[in-house]
Amino acid sequence: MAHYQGLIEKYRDRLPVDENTPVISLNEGNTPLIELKSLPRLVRKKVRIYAKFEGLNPTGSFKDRGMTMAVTKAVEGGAKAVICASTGNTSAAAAAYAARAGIACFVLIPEGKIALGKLSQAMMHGSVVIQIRGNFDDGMRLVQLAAESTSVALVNSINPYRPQGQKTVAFEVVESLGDAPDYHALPVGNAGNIGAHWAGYSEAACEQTRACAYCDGKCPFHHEKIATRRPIMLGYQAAGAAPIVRGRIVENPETVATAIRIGNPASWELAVNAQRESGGWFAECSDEEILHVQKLLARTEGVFCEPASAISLAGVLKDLEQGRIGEGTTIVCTLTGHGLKDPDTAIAQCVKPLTVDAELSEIEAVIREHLS
Ligand code: AN7
Repeated sequence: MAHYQGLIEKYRDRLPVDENTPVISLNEGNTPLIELKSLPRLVRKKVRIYAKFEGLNPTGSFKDRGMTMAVTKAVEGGAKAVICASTGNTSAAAAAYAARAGIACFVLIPEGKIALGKLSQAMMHGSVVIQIRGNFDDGMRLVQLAAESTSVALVNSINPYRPQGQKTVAFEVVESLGDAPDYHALPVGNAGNIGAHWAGYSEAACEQTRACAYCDGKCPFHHEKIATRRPIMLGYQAAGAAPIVRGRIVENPETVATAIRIGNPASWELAVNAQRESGGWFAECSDEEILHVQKLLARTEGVFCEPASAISLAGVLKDLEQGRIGEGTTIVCTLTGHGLKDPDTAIAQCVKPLTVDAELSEIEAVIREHLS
């Protein structure tokens, strides 16, 4: 089998690239689809739940799928620098791919409100980190203006190439399961990813020859149907940052899941479109529910995702409990980012490690106590 070289190489004929495009890749994508074995038993429901673990991308989140495309196209277009606003993961990905491309990167982040791992990535990859006294929504407004007034390329998900890369997650799910699942659940923050998932599933299930924005109907993918159907899309938001659920902008969003601490999502309409077309819904989870399920997943399945990612599973478990999702169904949850991104939040919810003298008797005492 050929050496895996990232999603642009794999899905070249389904993406807006040609043989002259200088591909900037860190071999992103190809993430595992892990069946959760213990959780359905624990909640006593006959369902199949799979986690698409996007935390295993090169920078630890799904943002790499979009960033390989966005930075590739920026370089192809001659850009010497990229800029983004971020709650953390976009900045980590932008910084890494810009480093890979040898171009400059500017990131705007809300001061004090991004997880430690993400901050370390943006700094380590050499981007110019600009902390703003404001939230993500302020940053989003500013980077759009800055991209217009300077020659720096904007790589937030309103950049049309981002969702092109991110749609590939749906292709991978379809390839793994043989078809689309009944439900696909994911967190919703700036709301780009749910529309990208939907676009991917739609292309996977499309057999018509239709012109897409890039191929004039000539690319082979539009003749090649790989799924017989599309899933019902479920989007979950944190209770303190749930503008789409509540139908209005949230001025001061707050949640422990800082990745989705967003009050005015840029891709609001595309997200609602995915929900409506698929017959799905948006719902919210409290911070307590998010952290409970993050820990439950880590302890019962061995999968460590960040708080924002756990909301996809928290929402699904709640909707199963309430009978909104029926038994006998197959559900995929996108776990958007790795748990290591936010060590502070993880450590804060766990019992402190024991400290003992370096004596065998001390160790034996601890073992006896725990196994009794
Ligand atoms: C782990 O990094 O918006 O609804 O600036 O990091 O497509 O925005 C992050 C979003 C879910 C929400 N899970 O996805 C950013 C940023 C994680 C995230 C989301 C984000 P979208």
